[in-house]
Amino acid sequence: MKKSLKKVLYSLLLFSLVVMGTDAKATIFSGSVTGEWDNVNSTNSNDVFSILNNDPGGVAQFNWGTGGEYPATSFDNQFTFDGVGSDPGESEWDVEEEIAFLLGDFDYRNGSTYNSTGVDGVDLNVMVSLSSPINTDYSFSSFGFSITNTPNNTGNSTVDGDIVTLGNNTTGNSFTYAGTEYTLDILGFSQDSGNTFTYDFSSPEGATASAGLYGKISKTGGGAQVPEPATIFLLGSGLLGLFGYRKKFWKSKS
Ligand SMILES: [Ca+2]
Ligand SMILES: [Ca+2]
Ligand SMILES: [Ca+2]
Repeated sequence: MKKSLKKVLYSLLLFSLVVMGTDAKATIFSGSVTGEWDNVNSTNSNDVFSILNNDPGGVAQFNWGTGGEYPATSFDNQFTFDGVGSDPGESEWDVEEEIAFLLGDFDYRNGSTYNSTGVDGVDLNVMVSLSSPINTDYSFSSFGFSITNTPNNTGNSTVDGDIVTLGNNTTGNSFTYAGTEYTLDILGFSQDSGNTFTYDFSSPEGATASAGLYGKISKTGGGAQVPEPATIFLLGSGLLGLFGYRKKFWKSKS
C-alpha cells in the first residue's frame, strides 16, 4: 500500500517535471506602432479642422476649432498620437501574448474655441509593424474617437471640460503567425501605466490631458489552454512537499 502510493506520487512528480520541461513557451512579439488621424466627423459647415500626420519622426496631429473663447486660451483643440517605436532610435514594444502593452501616447489639449461645434469625432488608424518573430506590417482598421464638446458656462474649467471617448465597438484585428491566428484588441486609455483602463476621459478647458493607448495580442478564440509554467511548478513543488511529508510520517511511525 505504501509502495503503491509512493509509485503514484513518483509518477505524478515525474509527469509534472516532464510537462514543465516541454511546455510551449508563450510567443514574444515585438515591433513598432504608428498612428494616423483620418475621417473627421464634422456636421457643421462652419467647422474648422486640420490633420497633420507625422508620427514617423514626430506625432500625428488633429486640430479643430479656433482658440480664444474662454478662459483666454489662444490655442485650438488638439489630439496628438505618438506611436511606440515610431521615431528614429526609439525602442520598440516587446510583449508576450495576453499582456497589455502601450501602443502610443495620446494627448488631448482642450482649447476653448469657436468654430468647432459640429466636430464630433475622428478616427485613429493604428499601424502595427511586427519585427519579431516575423517581419510584417499590419494595418489595423480605424478606432473611432468621439468628442463631446460641452458648453463653457459654469466658469469652472473642470466642470466645463470636454470629453473624448474611444468607440467601444472596436473589434480586434487578426493576423496569422506560424499557423495560429492572433487578434490585436484595443483595451482603452490608461492614465496609470496600464493598471486600469477606461474608454473615456475628460480634459479641463485650457488644459492638456494625457493617456496611454493600450492593446493586447491574444490567440483568436482563446486557443488551446496550455497550463502556465508557474502553475505546473506549483503542482510539482506541492507534490514534492506531499512526498516529503509522507516520507517523514512513515519514518516516525516505523
Ligand atoms: Ca512618433
Ligand atoms: Ca473646449
Ligand atoms: Ca467645454
